[in-house]
Amino acid sequence: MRLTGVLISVLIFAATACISTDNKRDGASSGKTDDEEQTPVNIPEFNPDSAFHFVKQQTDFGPRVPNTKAHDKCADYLTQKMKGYADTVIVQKSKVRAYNNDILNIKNIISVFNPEKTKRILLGAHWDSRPYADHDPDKSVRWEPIQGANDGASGVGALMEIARVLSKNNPDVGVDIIFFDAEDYGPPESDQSNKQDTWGLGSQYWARNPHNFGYNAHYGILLDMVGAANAQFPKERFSTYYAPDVVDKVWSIADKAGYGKYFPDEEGGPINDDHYYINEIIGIPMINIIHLKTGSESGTFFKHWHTKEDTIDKISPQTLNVVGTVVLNVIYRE
Ligand code: AHN
Ligand code: ZN
Repeated sequence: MRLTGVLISVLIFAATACISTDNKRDGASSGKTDDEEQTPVNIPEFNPDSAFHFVKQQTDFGPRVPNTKAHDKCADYLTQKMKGYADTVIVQKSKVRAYNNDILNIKNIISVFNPEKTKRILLGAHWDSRPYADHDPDKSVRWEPIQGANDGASGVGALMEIARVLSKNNPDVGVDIIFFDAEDYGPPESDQSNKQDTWGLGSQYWARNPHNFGYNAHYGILLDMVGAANAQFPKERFSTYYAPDVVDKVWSIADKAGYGKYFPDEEGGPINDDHYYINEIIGIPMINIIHLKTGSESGTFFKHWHTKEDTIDKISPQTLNVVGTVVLNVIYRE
């Protein structure tokens, strides 16, 4: 009895000593003071190969353009996979009118974790692919649809991996993951009529018709184009306008995790993306982690944006890992 007591005391002392030495060493090596250090919390691991696989599964269906077979099949795939991870999956079906008066049959796929929790984090990405490669250097393919490996599938793949991790390690907060449809059905570059609100049709629908009456979340994080090698995510302008505290939290966590090169402390331009409608219509502060060009680089987005070259071979498991790990840190530190 006495011996066990002594043994336990020794073990507790050893464990405490170990934690404090670790802190001291990290503090000394980085030259940072104690409160700049990340509080030690066990964060479950994001698996980059699993995330990559989820991206590839989507692109294997071909372009997921609304009103096509590939779109239907991919919706079923996403729904089935998420049913294996979440407490509840809601498929919100609707018809919306596109810029050219096409009626699109859309599905927002909503996965709910810990429905009883009132403090909730909303995560999102668009799962549809763009019907037009209107930025392709080859004019003859500009009316063809794109694979959308980075523009679409990367954000969804990262969130599917996060869903898998959540299913095995229950967090203290509620999490809702929404795959928004019809984000990328905006007018082609050649159409100069400049119509309003023709992008983000799925998120506009959800923001006006959330899956629960009175739905609210503490904040939201949208992922868009999070799969290119050496991607950079400067602070997108609508994010810093509507949700400055969330931007600070996420970029600070990224920096402390050693990912400051991916999350530079730089301003990016405003992007009319799904998070814009979540902020404007339903009033949830939501940021966008999106690959934008910085400084003197040409173009707004990654190199193969809205071209036939946005394919799976350009997807980097390392970039998916950086973004996924940052988001898991955010969730498990709440
Ligand atoms: C425009 O630049 C009009 N929309 C950006 C949102 C977007 C398109 N995200 C992916 N594809
Ligand atoms: Zn796009």
